[in-house]
Amino acid sequence: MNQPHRIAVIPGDGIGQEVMPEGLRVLRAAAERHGIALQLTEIPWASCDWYLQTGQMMPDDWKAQLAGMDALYFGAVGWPATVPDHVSLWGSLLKFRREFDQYVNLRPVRLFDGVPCPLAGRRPGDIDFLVVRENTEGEYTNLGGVMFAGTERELVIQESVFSRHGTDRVLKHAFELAMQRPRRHLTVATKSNGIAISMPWWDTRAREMHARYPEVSVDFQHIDILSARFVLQPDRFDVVVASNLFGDILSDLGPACTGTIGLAPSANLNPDRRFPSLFEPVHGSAPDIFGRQIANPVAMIWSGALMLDFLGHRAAHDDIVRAIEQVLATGPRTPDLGGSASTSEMGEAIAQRVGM
Ligand code: GGG
Repeated sequence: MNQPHRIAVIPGDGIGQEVMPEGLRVLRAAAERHGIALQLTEIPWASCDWYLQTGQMMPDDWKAQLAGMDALYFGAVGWPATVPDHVSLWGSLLKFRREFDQYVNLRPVRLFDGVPCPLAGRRPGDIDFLVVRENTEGEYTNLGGVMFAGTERELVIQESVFSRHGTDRVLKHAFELAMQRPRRHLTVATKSNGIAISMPWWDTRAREMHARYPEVSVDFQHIDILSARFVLQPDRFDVVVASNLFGDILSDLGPACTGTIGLAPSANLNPDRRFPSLFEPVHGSAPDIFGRQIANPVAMIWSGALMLDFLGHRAAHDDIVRAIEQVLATGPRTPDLGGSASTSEMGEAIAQRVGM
């Protein structure tokens, strides 16, 4: 075996703690099957429990503790009953994304055989696209403030930030992904009629980048009609690139159109590989279903497959995705898919099929 890949395992909060063991189960099965050495280090922080014990989401030396890691495998963050969501998110996940410069958030959307699709007449294969979300700037900033707090004159400002560097690099990544796909189509999601400075500027940056990739066909869509088309005509999409907030919304809407957000994985990438990338399900901590062992583990497991792919193990990725396809087609399934299997029964079924 080669040098082990060093992976920080961060279950986080809520159902992150229930789906993570299944992600690890499948990861270990694939590693064994494909001769991949993994060194897994469980991280107890980046959780609201840690916050309640220490007053912060992560220790001051979190970066030093993660030094030398090749990837972070992350469950979910958030427990709003005890810690406000913006505190837990900015204290953990957003720190990883920004400080490790994970500027591409790649979120595949796919309709699988055996998954009931809420959209009439859609069949597996009809829906298969990638949302590429800008992940370090845009609408997610902490620039702003409150004036006259608590008075009738109260006024709140929060700035959005779009840098040329930040926008061009995510557009470039999206064009390159489109180049690798048979349809070679890119949809640019903006709102250039209403948000009249930054969004027309995004479109201009995209047009300039398009000149470098003439083989890619491009269309520009306002986020409102684009959302409607996700529901009405999801088969027309191939790669969709969007700002931080728009990309976040689209990548919940997309999986909802293909049956359940419980299937949706994501890869927060530092494509330059100067820092570790982070792999997590799109879903959050889901406090409403935590503790019942009914969370769908597929998003966590598929995120693990994306991690292996990024670490150079394409065959192991394909193997896991094939195991997921088989289990979704034949069962067992968790209740979000109309079944009655537990989180671990579904994870176990997928692990057993890895390498078969
Ligand atoms: N695993 C995903 C997770 O924990 N999500 C929490 C959340 O609210 N994320 C917001 C975001 O991705 O912007």
